[in-house]
Amino acid sequence: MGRYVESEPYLYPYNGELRPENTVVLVIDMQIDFCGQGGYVDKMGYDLSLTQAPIAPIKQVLEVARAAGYHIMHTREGHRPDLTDLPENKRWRSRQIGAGIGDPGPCGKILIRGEPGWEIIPELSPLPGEAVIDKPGKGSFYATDLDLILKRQGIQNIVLAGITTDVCVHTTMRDANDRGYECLLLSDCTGATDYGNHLAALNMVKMQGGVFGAVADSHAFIQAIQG
Ligand code: C5J
Repeated sequence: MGRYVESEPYLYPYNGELRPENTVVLVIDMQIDFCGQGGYVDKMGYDLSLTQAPIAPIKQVLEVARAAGYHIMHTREGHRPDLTDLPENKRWRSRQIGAGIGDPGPCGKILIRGEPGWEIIPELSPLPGEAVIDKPGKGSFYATDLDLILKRQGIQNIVLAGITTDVCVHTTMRDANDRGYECLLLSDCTGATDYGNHLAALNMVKMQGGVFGAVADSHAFIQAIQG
């Protein structure tokens, strides 16, 4: 029989093995720096409503997935206070756009671990026992123990939510796909600093029969795990 999510371009997961034990909802970078006033994205001058749009759908997915016993994990992008893990070119580029990583801002030093702007927003706070992965890059596997934790927990399916669609979420999904994880991107649980880029990022996943996995909205995922 199997359990599937109504998704595009195929029913997810490919093998129908959607179970709490082998599936994680991975919430990427829902930090003040990416969706809160005075944070990194705000300092760059982007429209915060775009990165705030997924907050309510993610909250609902988390409620249902937690109740159903699915694994939940979170990531945070950020650098060490001494900046030893911050590539010089990343810092230079962020300064070019007026939001220098490590520079002081309204929410403390931008994208620095331990600063107020780096915190996950209170609405989506991790619960005790949910792994939080600190990453210095855009992808969630680079220089982290995410793969080790997923393998140790027997996880095969990754359901992705968080921000931003075209940067950290996509980088993570592409890398996860290469590592053999079966990925689902929740379209309304993600957002980008540009709406066109958000739509393009969703579309890219669906090419070539699902080149990086599948796409569904939160209702379809909730229906599948509650059904
Ligand atoms: C960005 C992210 N956009 N979390 N980070 O720089 O997508």
